Amino acid sequence: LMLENALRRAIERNELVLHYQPQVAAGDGRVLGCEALVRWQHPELGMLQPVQFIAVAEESGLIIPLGDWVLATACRQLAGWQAAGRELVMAVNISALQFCQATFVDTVRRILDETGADPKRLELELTESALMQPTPEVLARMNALCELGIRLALDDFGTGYSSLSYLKRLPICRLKLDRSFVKDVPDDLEDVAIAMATLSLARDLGMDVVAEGVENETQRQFLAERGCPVMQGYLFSRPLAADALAQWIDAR
Ligand code: G
Ligand code: G
Ligand code: MN
Ligand code: NA
Repeated sequence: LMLENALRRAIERNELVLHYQPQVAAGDGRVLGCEALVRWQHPELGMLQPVQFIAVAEESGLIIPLGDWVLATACRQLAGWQAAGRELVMAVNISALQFCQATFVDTVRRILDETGADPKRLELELTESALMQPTPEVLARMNALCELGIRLALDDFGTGYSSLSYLKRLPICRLKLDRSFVKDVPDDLEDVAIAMATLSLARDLGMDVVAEGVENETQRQFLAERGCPVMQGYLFSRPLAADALAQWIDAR
């Protein structure tokens, strides 16, 4: 409860910050975009990572105002990059609870209007748990987001419960291959099988794949040779503050 109250105040006092991790084209190494990742700059405890507060945010419902803040901040940053001529896509994590709000699409539309962010440069990362029951309402909501020009990605692919038949029916452009399957390629043959099956499934369904958690050249080369189009991970960069990301891109 203490953490919950502190987090509520943190949102009001603007103690949250976003860091941005680049997503890189496997072919030529170009930076295509980034994923926004929230941190809490706590006045006494220093920089807290999502693992230290996202669960409490989910349990308390604070993930709704937190998620609104994240989306608005990411869109404001995206609009700033647009104005500076930087052609980047912004990927934002959306929690299942946030996505299930009846007002979610209205909130997204309002934030796009207020910030001037280009919906074609916005990607929302949904988890399998948000889509576990792809009811007509869920499908309609996803279609409404796509009609705004936004792209939808399925985060942590392979770790949840989605049946493959959902993939065919849902308007998802991109799978994010979870880093647990990337970590031990090419040594772990089961992970290799899962990575290759994901790449092949995505290709056949006309989807794009981002491999997460790429940490070394061996993993990069293995995935690139098997047609993985986009990568994200410490091999390229950790999540960075907005200015640091711009500097990192310009220095490449
Ligand atoms: O930044 P880090 O790698 O520690 O993030 C850990 C996890 O926390 C991510 O995989 C993501 O699922 C979650 N996370 C990070 N930022 C956000 C956010 O803005 N909203 C939501 N819902 N989850 C986030
Ligand atoms: O949304 P998601 O939970 O997938 O967010 C990605 C998380 O993975 C973030 O917490 C980010 O800091 C972390 N991460 C990003 N790249 C790497 C990496 O190369 N290795 C590891 N271990 N974690 C990473
Ligand atoms: Mn993510
Ligand atoms: Na993920």
